[in-house]
Amino acid sequence: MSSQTTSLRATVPTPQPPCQLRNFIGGQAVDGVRTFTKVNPVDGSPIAEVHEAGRHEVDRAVAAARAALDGPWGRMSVTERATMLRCIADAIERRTDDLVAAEVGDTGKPETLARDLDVARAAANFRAFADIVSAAGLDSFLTELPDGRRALNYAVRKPLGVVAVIVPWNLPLLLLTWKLAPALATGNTVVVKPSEETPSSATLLAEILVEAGLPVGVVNVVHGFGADSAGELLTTHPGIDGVTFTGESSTGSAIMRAVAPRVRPVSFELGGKNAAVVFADADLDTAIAGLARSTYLNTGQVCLCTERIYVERSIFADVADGLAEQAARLRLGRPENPATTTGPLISPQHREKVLGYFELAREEGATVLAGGGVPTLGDGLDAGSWIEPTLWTGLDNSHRVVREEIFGPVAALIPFDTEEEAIALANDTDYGLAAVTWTSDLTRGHRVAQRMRVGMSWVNTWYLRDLRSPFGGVGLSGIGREGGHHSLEFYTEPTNVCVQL
Ligand code: NAD
Ligand code: 6OD
Repeated sequence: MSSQTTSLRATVPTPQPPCQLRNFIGGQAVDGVRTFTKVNPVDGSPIAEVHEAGRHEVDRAVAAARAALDGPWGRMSVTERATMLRCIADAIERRTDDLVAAEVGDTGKPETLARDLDVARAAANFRAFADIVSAAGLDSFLTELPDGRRALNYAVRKPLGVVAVIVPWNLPLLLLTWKLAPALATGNTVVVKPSEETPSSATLLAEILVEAGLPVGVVNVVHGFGADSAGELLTTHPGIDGVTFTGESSTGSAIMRAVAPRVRPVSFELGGKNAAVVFADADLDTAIAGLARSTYLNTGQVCLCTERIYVERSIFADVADGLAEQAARLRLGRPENPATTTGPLISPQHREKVLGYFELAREEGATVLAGGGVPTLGDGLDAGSWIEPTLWTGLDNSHRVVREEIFGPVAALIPFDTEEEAIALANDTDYGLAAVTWTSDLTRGHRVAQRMRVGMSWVNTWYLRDLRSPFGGVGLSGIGREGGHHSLEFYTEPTNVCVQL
């Protein structure tokens, strides 16, 4: 371990309530212009004072990233970078308990989920992109012109440069590393802006990157909010060569406007209003268990979560009863309790938004089959941002609660009569992120899945990932794809070399 690591440990402690979370710039923990308090959504207690970066700190972070491009990092071979990514994956695994604690403290999600999904995927992201970048080839063409000239054309790929990585709060470490790993694999340097709701795991990851031997300045972390804060300062910064962003569609739109004057590339993974379609020939037990997972995982706070469920009329009552029963069986509680399946929402503000949709659903005529309100949990939890897993019927595609992303543990069940109608209903949305088809007829599964106007179309499963495959959305759900060679393309600029032979 380097002496740098030792000094960082003194200033960037593993989060312990209440702690100070500073910006990480050029290998140093840096104070902000002011601090804000991060609250634990489980019980409303303050867990950290977070240092908000101002213009000066963002300038410093971009300058540190720019300088690192010209340092040893910029001279590393692909093989050396891949080795570094594997060291980072190992270092993440060694610090699993600390990362789980950071993620659970910020989000309130069950420890088992943080361990099995968020932290496991963080390590997997680095290993996957070490493999992907190692296996990547170059475009090359032997050119033969009618006049007899011959040439070798080949494209070399160079890093974009300094990349702004702006991420949300729902799967903080998973989504950060999903972008960081390919950005580093391709030789970029980075300024990360984690969500103001989840500053802890990014701060800890900065420390882990130093432990793994990543050169100073390659990854910098600035904390703060979006508009009029670190997010906007970063996206409008003239030293940024590209922006990769995950978050709300309206934020994506604001970031597009911010980068437009300098014409920088963007990659956007945005919101969704995802549909599931359940045909009468589906294995009902499997489908209902799958729907419960896709609706309620992470308290419905996954961009891929199902919020619209179209069910063939002959099995509508069975699916409704079965899913309502699954919703009622979910166990809300403390994250460290292994029996807990479901945590709180991320914040009181987000709960207000979701409860607003619960109220609107009633006004729009919904029948509430499960949940519908705020639970009373006792055990010191009632100051937290808890909400009941909820299920509605009695709605259709004309209702706002069926058209707008809610991002909570709730779905509307809607009947259909024909395959054509099911596809039309599922595609009747401005979003286009993910869809699921439940059927025992695999020919139908392929047919329907291909006609879904989305980036990811699952059949008889949900959120099963291969990191080499394209990930992203259409319409309001995003611009571009990441994953496998798609990520390599976003994070690099090709230069074509043509040599006359
Ligand atoms: P958000 O858009 O409010 O914030 C995301 C990040 O952007 C945060 O770090 C925030 O501080 C920053 N930000 C906000 N305004 C900004 C601005 N004007 N300029 C620069 N940065 C700004 O999203 P959220 O509430 O954190 O996350 C939930 C949303 O993210 C949902 O809509 C969800 O569907 C979406 N999401 C999409 C994917 C995907 O892969 N498609 C994955 C996860 C979450
Ligand atoms: O699994 C992934 O790679 C990914 N980007 C998931 C996004 C989940 C949205 O909340």
